[in-house]
Amino acid sequence: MKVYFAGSIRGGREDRQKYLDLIEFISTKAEVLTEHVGSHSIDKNGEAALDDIAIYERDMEWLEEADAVIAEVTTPSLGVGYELGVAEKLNKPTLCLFNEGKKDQTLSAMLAGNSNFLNYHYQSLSQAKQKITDFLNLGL
Ligand code: 6K6
Repeated sequence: MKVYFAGSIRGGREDRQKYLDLIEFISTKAEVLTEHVGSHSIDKNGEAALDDIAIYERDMEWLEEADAVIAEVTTPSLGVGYELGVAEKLNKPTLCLFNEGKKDQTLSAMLAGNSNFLNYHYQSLSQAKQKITDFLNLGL
């Protein structure tokens, strides 16, 4: 199974370590197409090796190829929001993970009110990982 993992890049990298933990966990169960989202070498300035057109085209190809999408949505990101809109139109099973411990963030109504997404509010990464296991075991 191929998983497209989405997480903020230019929206802000403060949750990068969480993305890395989740990507490593998902990788024990599935192929993660977007491992770079958790990479130390990508800061807000991103991947020097690729221009924006190449990034967009590559990511859209991966999204089409993916069997499922898992997005960490706590840090608001235009790119993640865009990817989720495309994923919805492609009918990809989609899990959105929101860290409710971050009191300064509130999940957008465009996700929170969208019944096509499985939205899960977690307090600990172990809860998020359990939800990922359940999601991937749905026989996607
Ligand atoms: C290059 C220069 C500055 O930032 C970059 C980013 N490089 C990227 N490489 C791969 N995927 C990207 C990149 N930028 C955005 N994405 C995709 O959009 C990822 O799949 C993320 O899920 C999402 C992040 O969007 P923003 O708006 O937070 O950057």
